[in-house]
Amino acid sequence: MSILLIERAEQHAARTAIIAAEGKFTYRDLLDASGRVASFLLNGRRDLEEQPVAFMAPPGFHYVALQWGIWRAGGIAAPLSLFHPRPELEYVIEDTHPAVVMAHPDYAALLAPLAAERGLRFGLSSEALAGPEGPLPEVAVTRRCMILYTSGTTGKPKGVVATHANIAAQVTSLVTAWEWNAADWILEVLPLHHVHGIVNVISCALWVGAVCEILPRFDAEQVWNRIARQEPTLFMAVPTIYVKLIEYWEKADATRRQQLSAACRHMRLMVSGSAALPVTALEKWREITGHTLLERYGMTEIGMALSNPLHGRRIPGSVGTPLPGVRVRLTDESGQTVTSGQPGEIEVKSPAVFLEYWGKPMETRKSFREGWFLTGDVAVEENGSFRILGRNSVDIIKTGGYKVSALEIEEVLRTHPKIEECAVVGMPDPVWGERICAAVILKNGEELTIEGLRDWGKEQLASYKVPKDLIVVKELPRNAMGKVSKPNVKKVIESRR
Ligand code: MLC
Ligand code: AMP
Repeated sequence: MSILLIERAEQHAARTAIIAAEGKFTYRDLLDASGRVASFLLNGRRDLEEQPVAFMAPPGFHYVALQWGIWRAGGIAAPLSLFHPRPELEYVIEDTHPAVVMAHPDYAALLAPLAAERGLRFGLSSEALAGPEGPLPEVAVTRRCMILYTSGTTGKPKGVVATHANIAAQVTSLVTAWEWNAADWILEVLPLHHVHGIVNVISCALWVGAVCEILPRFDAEQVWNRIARQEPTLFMAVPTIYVKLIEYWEKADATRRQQLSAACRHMRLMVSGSAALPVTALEKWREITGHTLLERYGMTEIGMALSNPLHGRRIPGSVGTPLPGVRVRLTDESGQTVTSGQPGEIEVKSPAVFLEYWGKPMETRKSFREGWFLTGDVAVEENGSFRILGRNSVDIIKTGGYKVSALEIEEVLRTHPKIEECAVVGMPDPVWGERICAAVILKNGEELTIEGLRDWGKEQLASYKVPKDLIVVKELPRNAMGKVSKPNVKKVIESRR
């Protein structure tokens, strides 16, 4: 077997791997549990041979046992979001077309019917964990191992497929750059259907034999309480989480503030990423904790590409230099490399870059040029350090670290019985980074409130995708070609605030 992450676990067998709501588990526990899951999935077969397995579990031991179990059976792990309503889950399950759907018992009622309706095998994590262990296949590192869904500039989310070798490259790059080691203890609060929580936090921790303490969800008070116990040494989160932690600290009384600030001295490193970290948040965090947040840049398709240094000066507003093993270049519209100081699109080449979009060979081809992945992000390089300037597409929104497609939301809003036409944009927001806003034209004589729209929207879309603001307009600004002008929509929304 050559899944390095799992082979390495043997070396740390007696150490604590996971602390979660279910209890405390060693690497040996994880190896045993994932072996049982693998046998359950194999169900007498020799190898899953890169068949996808969709799974849903709350952040915790069952989640990791399922993920490792799928890998050890030779399958592709396709984690499902806990926050997606039925239509979005149906889309992912239909697009992935898994051989098996696995659920933690808490999600059985939601997932069992979805699997049954499609004639898919369904299993419970509890059932799998209680089963016997059997022989497991050899799994080559070149095999596909994970599908993560990410929004794009066209249509519905795409499944980003990574191989074991990709994940190993993503992990080793960060382990080297940030000096992860077995004495580390990380607090995990991120959702586990995205690369930030899955790779940067859990997989890196388990690679080095560190402790991964998993909270069921982000809660500012819980995070501060855990930091106050001076066990965690690492914390990684999106900017919105740091903004919320600052808000909590500011509301605390003087004694508690002092206690929380002092406890941060125990931390070795605090990292921010997945969206631009406002310089004001970086400065405030430094004032409160003494830590200069290490900002880095990444993407589902490439893992992490750029990072400020672990040692040395971290530049506010910059995402640093290429990580070990990663090549980065900036290009203009004609694909020529730009000179230092000139803005260009970030292109990345590295062994960490994903294999393909699941079932979308055309989209995969279009996203590469000469073996370089086109990120769609625009940056400038100054003295070797990169600063993100924005994105090529106005239709990609980052809210609280989640990437959302404006087009996907518009498509859903157009099915609202009162909406004639609409345009969705991301407006700057101090907490969310960008805040999703909708400008809508209503059908004759209709009325619609933001509360009404949100209640309806949450049945179709994850709640973080549902617009937070609604403005009703008589017409949408259009360009000479008759296409809605998103920059002008933003101006209209701004003028109504
Ligand atoms: C929650 N809400 C959001 C939201 N999260 N609204 C906009 N954007 C978001 N991200 C809304 C809910 O719908 C709800 O609305 C209200 O806010 C409170 O919800 P909550 O669940 O209590 O919020 P909270 O727990 O505080 O969640 C905020 C958060 C979460 C920041 C912890 O959004 C989060 O975990 N974000 C991280 C996403 C992530 O991991 N991204 C990495 C992608 S990988 P209502 O109406 O119900 O009150 C990537 C690559 C890389 O980007 O470089 O890392
Ligand atoms: P995702 O597709 O969810 O993986 O999100 C990746 C996107 O997040 C990138 O393409 C960037 O637009 C954005 N991103 C990640 N890190 C940063 C950062 N430090 N600063 C600005 N944007 C970032």
